[in-house]
Amino acid sequence: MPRTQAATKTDSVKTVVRGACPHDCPDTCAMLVTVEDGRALEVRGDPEHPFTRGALCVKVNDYVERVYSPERVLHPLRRVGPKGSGKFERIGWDAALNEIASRFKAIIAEHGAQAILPYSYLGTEGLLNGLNVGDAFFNRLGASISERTFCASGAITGYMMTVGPTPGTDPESLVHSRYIVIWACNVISTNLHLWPIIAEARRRGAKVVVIDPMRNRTAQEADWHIPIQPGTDGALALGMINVIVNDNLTDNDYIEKYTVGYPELKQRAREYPPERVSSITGIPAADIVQLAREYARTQPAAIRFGVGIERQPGGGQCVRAISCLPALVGAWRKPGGGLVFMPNFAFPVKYEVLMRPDFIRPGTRHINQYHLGMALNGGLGLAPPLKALFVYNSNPLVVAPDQDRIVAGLSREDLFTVVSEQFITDTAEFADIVLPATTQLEQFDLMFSWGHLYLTLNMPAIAPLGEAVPNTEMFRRLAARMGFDDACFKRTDEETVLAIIDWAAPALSGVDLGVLKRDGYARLKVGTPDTFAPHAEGGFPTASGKTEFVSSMAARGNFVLPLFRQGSTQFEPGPAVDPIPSYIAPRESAQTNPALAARYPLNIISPKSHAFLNSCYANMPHQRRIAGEPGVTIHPEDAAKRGIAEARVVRVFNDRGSFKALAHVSDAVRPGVVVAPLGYWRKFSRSRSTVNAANSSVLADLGNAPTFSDNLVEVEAAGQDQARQDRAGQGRADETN
Ligand SMILES: Nc1nc2c(c(=O)[nH]1)N[C@H]1C(S)=C(S)[C@@H](COP(=O)(O)OP(=O)(O)OC[C@H]3O[C@@H](n4cnc5c(=O)[nH]c(N)nc54)[C@H](O)[C@@H]3O)O[C@H]1N2
Ligand SMILES: Nc1nc2c(c(=O)[nH]1)N[C@H]1C(S)=C(S)[C@@H](COP(=O)(O)OP(=O)(O)OC[C@H]3O[C@@H](n4cnc5c(=O)[nH]c(N)nc54)[C@H](O)[C@@H]3O)O[C@H]1N2
Ligand SMILES: [Mo]
Repeated sequence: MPRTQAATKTDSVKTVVRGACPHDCPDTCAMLVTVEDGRALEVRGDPEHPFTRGALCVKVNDYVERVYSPERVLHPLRRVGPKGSGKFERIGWDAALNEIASRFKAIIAEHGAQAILPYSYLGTEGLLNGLNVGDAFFNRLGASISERTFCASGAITGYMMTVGPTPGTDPESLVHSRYIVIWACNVISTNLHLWPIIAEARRRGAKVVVIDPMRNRTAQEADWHIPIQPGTDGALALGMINVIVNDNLTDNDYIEKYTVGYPELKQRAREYPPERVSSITGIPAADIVQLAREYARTQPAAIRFGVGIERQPGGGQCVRAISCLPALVGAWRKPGGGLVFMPNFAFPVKYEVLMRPDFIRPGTRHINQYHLGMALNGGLGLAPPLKALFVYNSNPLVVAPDQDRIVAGLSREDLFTVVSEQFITDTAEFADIVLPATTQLEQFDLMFSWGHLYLTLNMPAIAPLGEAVPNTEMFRRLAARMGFDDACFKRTDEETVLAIIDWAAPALSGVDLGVLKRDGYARLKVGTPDTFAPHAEGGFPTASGKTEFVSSMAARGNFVLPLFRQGSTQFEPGPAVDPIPSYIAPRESAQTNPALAARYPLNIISPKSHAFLNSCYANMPHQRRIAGEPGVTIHPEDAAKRGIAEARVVRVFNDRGSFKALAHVSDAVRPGVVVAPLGYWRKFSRSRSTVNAANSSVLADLGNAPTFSDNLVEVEAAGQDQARQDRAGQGRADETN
């Protein structure tokens, strides 16, 4: 059936414009935007797109509400009240750019350019306006390099050390799977459009297993939920390997031809018999044995692991162990077997054209974004200290740990803070200058995906509102004002799209910008979901071309993808990395730190919220109603011990900080575990603090990932407060709506 044109007249005034969801979500939906007289009326999912299938989600269905929200920032603003008061006056772009340029120049003259830190992530995910949009500018400026390991960096490092940068299993081919292990991923909330594919596999007889400390929405729908103690997944994976080896369930032909280091892996796994793994993970030994046997025997078997897996001190090695499993049992042999993690490795993007690592001055320091609290408060031994912070595409006050210290840092009178935003977020409240940013309907962009194999074009549907500009335009203006006349700062958006994609790559054969403008999206030419089995015969993009049970990359130590470091490849040598997958225990647990556990006996985790996208939408009335007040889910036994009843306001605290939330008493969590979803804004919370006030900024073993799941707290009833709303059943991490 021919597809709708890029902009098709449906009647005299309404047009439909092809767009793409901008969010940091694996689904990257193809959207159709209905526009009338220059105003967007609605967005909907493209019914013809094989992954979107005509549906968006609770976050994005009413995206036009976000676009036309009366709260949008539509003009440059300058602070008039004290830091953090959120009091601003409207100024013009010229005045804003002049102030930024003159402050930057003065800071550079006095302290050097490294006193300036860019801070950004994936508020919008497009290749143009997303992760790397400001890299060329800040590299040219000589600013400190922002190490952006917010998400998946630890898992990526572990994955690359084992199977290389492979797209892995095509998510669409999961229809062919007979056994699907969903490991630390709440698919129904965070990867919704994968669920119909998994449901189809199930109709065809597949078994779906969820390994998660919480009976989340996905676990509620699964055939088998295995509740695991947070941070112990590495032991479970090694335990599975132990059983698979002992029971002779290995695919010896595959191991011989397409792996290296089997004897060493076997030796390591000997240390993890089911009984020992049971005592570490809290999973009965019989279940560990059953899981390993079923996984090995029911081919093709797929493992979909989420970023939840990396948020532990041994997250990287855990991913290494999990990534060994498919080769061990020959799961890669057929479509539907293997690992679903990061299909984005298939997209032929020339990131260096965006990042311009050649601009980086030798020796420029890196500051990890999870260390913002320390970096702003004289920690990390920074010389020069930070004097300016430029935030775009991110809301660190909500999404980064060490929240109290970030508040203190942003309150510094001598810190010049610029925030480019769509809304006055918790972070923007502390800005000296706020710059207005467009939404996806007002900008041109090209979207890769980390959840499927389609390249999707986003055409602007409406003109920018007020004086809002896309991030690309903001950096063009800043570069001009700073006097940078390199050609890269003068490219139009369309010229940039042409420059950053390797259009001659086999994956894009027959695809060009014209095709994307006509069709909206194109599947990469890597085979069909029925045929794509990238490692049926090995061919792993590792040094050996094989799955590396013993990793050759371990010799170079820990590393972070240059993509997450503005293109920088300079990496300070750290402790040696074990080349064989190992289990690294949580730092905060009764087993490893009994003294701490005596004071703070509950292990808190902070997964994604169903109705928010990280902290996006946590200010939108509709999504706030669905999410309810900030909540914390606690097991009935733990609640009873503390005299906590359903909907009671509780204080969650440890030595790092505290926040208040409504208690949800439920056996959806393991005893000893509490769950507080991420995303809520401080300014809409009772304590003006959120879960990241209690989280630590300690990084994991690989990829400098966070360790959010390694966190002990205590929970106590707080006063006599009750739920503000009678919707107290909402806001729980396991709610269904
Ligand atoms: N609705 C919604 N969708 C989103 C997002 C959102 O904010 N909201 N964010 C997007 C982004 S940026 C990302 S990275 C993805 C992330 O999506 P997911 O990969 O699903 O990540 P999380 O929600 O952080 O965690 C998933 C699960 O891991 C579990 N978990 C936590 N610690 C452990 C552990 O130690 N072991 C095990 N086995 N499980 C653990 C949590 O209970 C949770 O159910 O979602 C994307 N999609
Ligand atoms: N405790 C805990 N903390 C976490 C996580 C967790 O699971 N638990 N998850 C981590 C993960 S996986 C991630 S990815 C990060 C997410 O961290 P962030 O990427 O910082 O996520 P958001 O909160 O969505 O912030 C994005 C901001 O960008 C703004 N924005 C959107 N589009 C544009 C645009 O086009 N231009 C500009 N200038 N701004 C725009 C939005 O309004 C929003 O305020 O959080 C991490 N933090
Ligand atoms: Mo993320």
